[in-house]
Amino acid sequence: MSPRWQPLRAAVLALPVLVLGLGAACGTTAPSAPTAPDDARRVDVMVSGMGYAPDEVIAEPGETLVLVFDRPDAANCGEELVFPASGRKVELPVGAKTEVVVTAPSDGRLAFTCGMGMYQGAIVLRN
Ligand SMILES: [Cu+2]
Repeated sequence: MSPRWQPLRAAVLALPVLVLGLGAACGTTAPSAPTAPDDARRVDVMVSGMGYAPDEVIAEPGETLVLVFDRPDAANCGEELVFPASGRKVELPVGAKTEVVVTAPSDGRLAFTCGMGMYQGAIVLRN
């Protein structure tokens, strides 16, 4: 190999190392929920055998909200909260208030359900 190809050869050898390094870095990054600004509006949502109350949360397009799910008793199947559009799942333990940060869509609605899709709720946009 002539000397003028040495830099290219070095680059080709370095590439797999770089790709592996990036892959490892990405692998350590858990899928993150949106973070709420300090002044984000908080909305309490009760979880019971009746489902979610309220079952519609009004928001501005793109607004980031903190939904505070309160599940005081186990007599319901609300232990798993699912956002079908993204597949995001959140556990709602009994006797706890669970904060879930969500960003309202720019149009349409953002549905959430229990794990079996029986309880239905949604972020709906103010018109
Ligand atoms: Cu259910």
